[in-house]
This record gives sequence, structure tokens and C-alpha cells, in this order.
Amino acid sequence: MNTRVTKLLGIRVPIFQGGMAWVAEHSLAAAVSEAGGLGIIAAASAPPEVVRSEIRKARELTDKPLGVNLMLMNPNAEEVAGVVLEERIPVVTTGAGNPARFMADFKAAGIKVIPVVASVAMARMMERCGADAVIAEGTESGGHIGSTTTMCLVPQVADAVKIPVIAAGGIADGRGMAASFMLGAEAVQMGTRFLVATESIVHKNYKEKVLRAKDIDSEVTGRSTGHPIRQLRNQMSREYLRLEKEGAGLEELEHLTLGSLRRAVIEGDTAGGTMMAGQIAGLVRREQTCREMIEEIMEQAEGLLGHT
Ligand code: TUI
Repeated sequence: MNTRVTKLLGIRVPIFQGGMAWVAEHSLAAAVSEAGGLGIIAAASAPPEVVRSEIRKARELTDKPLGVNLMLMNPNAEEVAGVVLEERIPVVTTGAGNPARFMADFKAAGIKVIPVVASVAMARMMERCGADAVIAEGTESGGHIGSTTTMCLVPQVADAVKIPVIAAGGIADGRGMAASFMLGAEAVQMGTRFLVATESIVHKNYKEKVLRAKDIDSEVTGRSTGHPIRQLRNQMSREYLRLEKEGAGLEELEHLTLGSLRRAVIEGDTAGGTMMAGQIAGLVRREQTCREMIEEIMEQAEGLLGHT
């Protein structure tokens, strides 16, 4: 399955691993890249030197292409961008904002820039700014989300831009991948499926909740604050939604969730932590290695698309 995306990045299979905060560290990213996809280290809100160390550790595990995701709401994003340039990372994805201010420096260094977009307008703007491709991420995704579904967003973005489109949100198997290609995508990005990979450092309690999740077990907090976050329903999400309904201010809500993603991922606190996951969690049933996942997904997608 060679596409403009595999050619652009020099990867064997058109599958990206999402840049999940706290989750997408060196061992997961290296395993995905070693299996032929694009492993991505999430900078999230990590200090720049931690990002540098994660990049170096990943490079000890793989010499294949590796990306970094820049979370644009991070006040440290400038410094992290500096690390990406110094470490000669070949591809950067961005999320939760507009990466226009970084584009010139990345392009001058030959870095491929692939912003996550949640709308056609943003996709067009990114193409004009020089993006090499865009990731069209639907509201089915875990974490920080836009409001349009993958089914509606991907074909509209594919019609609006000439650069390649990577589909994200609600994809966890070969059927989702084949469907994305039918909608005009030339690669897919998956997060929730890789959360439970053998190489993923996510605490076993959190993995277990994803593996046991049903179709309707995610919900979205933060709609009132303008930062909607999809996660598995638990004590934390219920409490957050209750406070939101009562008209709580941003400060109170932020206090509640301070450190809550770390509590879920690292400490395995499935009650008071935030277990970000997409709507497709209900389809994710088995812990497997990244290689097993990628091979299974590719075989299924190729069968459906009539490739060999
Ligand atoms: O970024 C994500 N998903 C994330 S980031 C994250 S870390 C976090 N933790 C706590 C609070 C907030 C964030 C968890 N999940 N996905 C990519 C994505 N980007 N989805 C939607 C967007 C997006 C939204 C608006 C991209 C651009 C955009 O443009 C707005 C603008 O600035 O014009």
C-alpha cells in the first residue's frame, strides 16, 4: 500500500501512531516505527530536555523514521520546537492549535510538517502555510477534539486540499483503514488501539478499562470551557460534568483535572484519573505488540481494498 504519505516519509505502511500525551514515549514510538509505521513521540507538556531524551532513547531502538508531536497549547512549544530542530527529527505533527509560527523554521530545516486539523478551513490554511500533509481528525478521537465526525471531515478535507490527507478518529482495524481510504485518505492515524499495545507504558488498570469498554463508554468533558476532551466515563468525568453543569469556572475545573492524565497513565488511578480514549475503544479487545497490530490491520485493509 504505497501512497503519497509513505513516499513522503519513507515508511513501509501508511499508519501513524497518535501523539498521545504521557503515552506516546520512546518505547511505543520506536515499536511502531520498527513495525513499518510512523511512531510519534508526544511532546505534550513535557520539559524540552525530557523530549530530547525521549528522542535519543527512541533512536537507540530504531533507525527508522520517527516523528514528534508538538502540542501547541503548551507554553513551552517554542523550546520544544528548538529541540526538534537540533535533534534533526524528519517529521513533526502538531495538535490543539495553529502551527503557522513554526512553519518557516521547520521547512527551512527540511522537516515535514503535518498539522492535525478539525475543519476544512484549517486544512486550507495549513496547505497555504506550506504543510506537507494534514491529519483530519474527527470527533470520535480521544483527547482534545473538534466537532465534526471522521466520516464527514475526511472527504471534505480531501476535496479541499491537494496535499495528502491522513484520517484519524474512530479507526482501529483494517475496516476503518479501508473506509478511510475510500473517503480519500492516504494514511491513517490511530491512538486508542496503540494505548493497549504490549510496548505501551500505560498502566494495566487503564489498559484493562479500554479493553473492557463498550461503544458508549466515552464522554466529552470541557465543552463549556472550549477545550473538549474525550475520555472513558469514570468518577472524574462525572464529577467534572456535574461541576460544568453547575456553572463552575475554569479555575475550579482545571484544579480538578490537574495531573489527572498522569494519574491514569502512570499510577493506574481509574477513578480519579482521566482515561483519554476514542469512541472506538469498544472495538479494541486484545493487547498485542505494535507489529502484530500493524500486520493484522494491513492484511485486513489490503483484503478489503483489493490490494495484495
Ligand atoms: O491535540 C489533540 N489531542 C489532544 S492534545 C491533548 S493534551 C491536553 N491535555 C489537557 C488539556 C488539553 C490538552 C490531549 N489530546 N488532537 C489534535 C487536534 N487538534 N484536535 C483538534 C485540534 C485542533 C483544534 C483547533 C487543531 C487546530 C485548531 O485550530 C484552532 C486555531 O488555533 O485556529
